Amino acid sequence: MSLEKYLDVKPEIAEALAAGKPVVGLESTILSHGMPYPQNMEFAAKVEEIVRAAGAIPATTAIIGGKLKVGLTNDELMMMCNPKDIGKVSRRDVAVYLATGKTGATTVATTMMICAMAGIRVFATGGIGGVHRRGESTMDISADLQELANTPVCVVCAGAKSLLDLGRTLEYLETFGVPVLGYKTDEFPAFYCTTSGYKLDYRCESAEEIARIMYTKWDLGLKGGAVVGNPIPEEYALDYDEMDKVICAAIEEADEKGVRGKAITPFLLARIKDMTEGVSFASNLQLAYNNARLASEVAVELSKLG
Ligand code: PSU
Ligand code: MN
Repeated sequence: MSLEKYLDVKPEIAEALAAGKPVVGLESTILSHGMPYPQNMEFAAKVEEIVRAAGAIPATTAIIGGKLKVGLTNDELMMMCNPKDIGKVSRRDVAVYLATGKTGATTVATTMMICAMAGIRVFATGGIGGVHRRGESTMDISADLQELANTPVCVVCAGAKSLLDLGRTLEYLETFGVPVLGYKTDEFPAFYCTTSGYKLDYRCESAEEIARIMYTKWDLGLKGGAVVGNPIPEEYALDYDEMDKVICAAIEEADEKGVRGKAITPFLLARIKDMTEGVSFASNLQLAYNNARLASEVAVELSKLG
């Protein structure tokens, strides 16, 4: 294996990691395929600022020029915001993109993979992928879940959108031994909504507690990561039933158009945004900022534990 050949870590991040300082991973699929262009450009810059303000170094990942990038320049960051000619890269796509030099945005799965290679233990996103509705017959289960089972990164998210089957997503995570921790909540959050109706077994009251659990898991030699469900701040939360109507309509449209496979998540995200005339996008921004803040606090606490 020759990781150095493929991994390109920004000097600032390499130094921080060598010194045991807190670093927070960030994904690029949320930029290229999860948010509208050009509004995503503001997000890309601000989320990094938030991580810095909380005392950690941001590390946005992407595949550019045959390299697994850990930390992007401003130009690269802005390039990832324009979805034209940028693919969506999950684990199965990585070798193809590296070998052919194509530009790819990293999903939760791929970002976790790259973070683990670089030694980054905490990663903030919006929502994770999961078992899709009717996944029991389509077998559409995001590779994010297998990555969580195998790769040692703590993923801070606002749960997952209810375009997924949240109950089966949680069952899948349980089967594969992935802890799901609620941050100041007893329920798995549903992205735009603070609650989903699905109870969690573990509620954490502080970043320090989350860090201690992660430290212990890895100290034991247990493989895999964890999901931290961080609810959207109440003032930005949307109504569950309203969002469910929109999501059901978007799923129906995807069905009619025959949208399948890796295209379905970006399709639904774009439709939901259009159908809510951008109201949902404002919430999307806020929940992602909120996750970046908590992930940074967890990274700071983890760095104290060594
Ligand atoms: N869910 C969102 N926003 C996103 C994604 C999911 O609310 O941007 C992205 C993430 O990058 C996630 C990916 O890893 O979609 C999952 O895609 P799939 O279902 O094809 O595995
Ligand atoms: Mn899928």
